[in-house]
Amino acid sequence: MQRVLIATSNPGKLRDFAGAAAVHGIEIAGIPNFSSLPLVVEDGHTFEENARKKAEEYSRYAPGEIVVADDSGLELDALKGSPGVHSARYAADQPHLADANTDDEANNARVLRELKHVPSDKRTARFVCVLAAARDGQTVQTFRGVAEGIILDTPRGANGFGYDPLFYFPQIEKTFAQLSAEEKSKYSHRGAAFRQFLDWCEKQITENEI
Ligand code: ITT
Repeated sequence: MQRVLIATSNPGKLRDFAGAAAVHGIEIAGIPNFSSLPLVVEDGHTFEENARKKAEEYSRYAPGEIVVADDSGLELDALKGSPGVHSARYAADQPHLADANTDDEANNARVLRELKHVPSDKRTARFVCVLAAARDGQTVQTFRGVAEGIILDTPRGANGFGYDPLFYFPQIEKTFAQLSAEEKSKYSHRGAAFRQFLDWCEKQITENEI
């Protein structure tokens, strides 16, 4: 496999996938005419439900091909796992009812507001990424990656997207926004899920399944 088709409207995710794929000499491509396709409504209660839904619906536009989509987000322990599946809309008044993403800056500002009085030892959090691979409208496999970190009280770094500037990864003493896409892929939830996907692909190829 030399090329993986990714279904996402988020350029930050595409950069992450490209960074993860580069390490393996694989190319990432978007679905042709992705921006003109109808948006998939992300109304699932879990990352897995939403990832499957996106991969299945978008795979219908690339017949016979494996299409990958991810649903991902930030879980804050002090907020019992919020914003979770609503991470992309966290700045909305009612994130679970919002029908459009809110911008990264506003989402980050809300996280800082919610954690204002939370001491540093209670600011633990994790990024979760569930990646679904589908073909012709059916999920063939899902993969889950997690990255554990701490939420800072001021943003740090200019790379990445979403909550990266607030997400401090103790192992390397940096936020994800202080890393290149290739470096981030070594530690990130998306990188972990993508590596599992590549291992699965290799196994399928050996067994002549794809
Ligand atoms: P697609 O559904 O089109 O892929 P999206 O941005 O709407 O794009 P999600 O519904 O999966 O994607 O929302 C994920 C949100 O979680 C994303 O917008 C960020 O706010 C946050 N997030 C996920 N992974 C992240 C990462 O690696 N770094 C920073 N924030 C991340």
